[in-house]
Amino acid sequence: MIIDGKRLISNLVRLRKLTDTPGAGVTRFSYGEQDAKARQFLVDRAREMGCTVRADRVGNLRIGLPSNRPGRPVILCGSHIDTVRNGGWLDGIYGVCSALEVLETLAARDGNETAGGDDGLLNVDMVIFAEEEGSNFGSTMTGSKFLTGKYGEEDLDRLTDDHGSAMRKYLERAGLGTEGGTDHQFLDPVPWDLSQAAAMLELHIEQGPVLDRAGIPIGIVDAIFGMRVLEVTLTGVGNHAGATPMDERFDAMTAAAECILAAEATVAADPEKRTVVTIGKIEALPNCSNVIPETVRFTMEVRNRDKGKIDGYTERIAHGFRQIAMDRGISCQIRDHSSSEPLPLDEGIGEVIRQTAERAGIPYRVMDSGAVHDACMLAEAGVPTGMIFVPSIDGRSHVPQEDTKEEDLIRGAKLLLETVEQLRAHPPQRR
Ligand code: HGY
Ligand code: MN
Ligand code: MN
Repeated sequence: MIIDGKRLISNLVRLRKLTDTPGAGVTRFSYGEQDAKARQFLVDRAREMGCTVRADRVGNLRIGLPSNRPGRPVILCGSHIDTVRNGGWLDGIYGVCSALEVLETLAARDGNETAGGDDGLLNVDMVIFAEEEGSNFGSTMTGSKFLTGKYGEEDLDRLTDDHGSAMRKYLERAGLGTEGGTDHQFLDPVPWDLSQAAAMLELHIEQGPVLDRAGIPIGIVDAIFGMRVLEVTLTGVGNHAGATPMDERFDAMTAAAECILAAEATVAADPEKRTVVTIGKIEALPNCSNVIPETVRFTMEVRNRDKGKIDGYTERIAHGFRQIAMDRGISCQIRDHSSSEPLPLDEGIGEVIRQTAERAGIPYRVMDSGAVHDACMLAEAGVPTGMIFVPSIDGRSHVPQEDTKEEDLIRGAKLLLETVEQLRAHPPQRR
């Protein structure tokens, strides 16, 4: 039995139709209405297969193969289903639907071949991570940070949305706040006991230009970039836009503009050209065209494969912001908002993916990932972790134009299945 490519694509298309904003991509934030629809669709299909379905305290879902045996080590494979605002139709959910395909194919095979006998193979669980994008609370990989114990109960109150509403409220509203308060039967505590997790595999679109430009259909990820996110608040003097002479202004917006260009220039000096800086979110108060803004708040995130570079550039940029603000008579508050360490992925798992691709005659490139993924939280928790990429057309992602050729989507899912089978039969050694 092999992956049913048509079924994979049809699931992806149905989920897109179920939860997209026509003409404006997909906006499916965790704990929201669209998220609930997508979850229900996936849970219903898993239940039809006879899988076990469990949710944990923050809404991570764990879906077990019907032939799983209690106490046996398990291979985790999955991704996230939440998106950025007006995002693409494949980010995250492609890895989830491919993992569902793996379960569907293995369930059919196990059902036929073992007929209840014990084949000694490892268990397989599909995982759907909650709040990977951080679209609600600004912190990426939130679900997997709770799952691995990086975040704890106090973070349910610390993590808030733009209006100050805490993550705990979101969970209650989504029926995840109380024991058993969800139709996924039982709420498991976080962190998960990962002692039996033999491996974690995440299949994902590349979200960058490397594979598409090189015409290579598969990426094997050897490391995931780390990131640091600062929240910067510049406060000047609000005033009338017409009556205030230019040389009497303490304008938070022009100070922000100088800071943002300075951040870009600082990173442009990176000789390796691997450091990236993004100011993606900005708000001006009171945000009226005829008022000189008193306050401008923005996020600034720096990413690289090397922690020293991340910290070096972040500190240098922050120092520059303070200098610019001082020269302009503006006050500057800078808060470390969230971060994740750069991480190498497991060489042994990477080798299994490589050999599996070679056996299938699939060209591949070993590469790192500028995008962060829940896989890095599992890797950091000591689970041998691997990632497979498929190309993103024109390298676009986090936008409605995000797309990947169907044959690339199906090839990636096939490689995921074959890698899972290899690992089931030849369990990797935990370091
Ligand atoms: O931001 C990221 O890299 C991921 O898409 N959450
Ligand atoms: Mn993603
Ligand atoms: Mn993403």
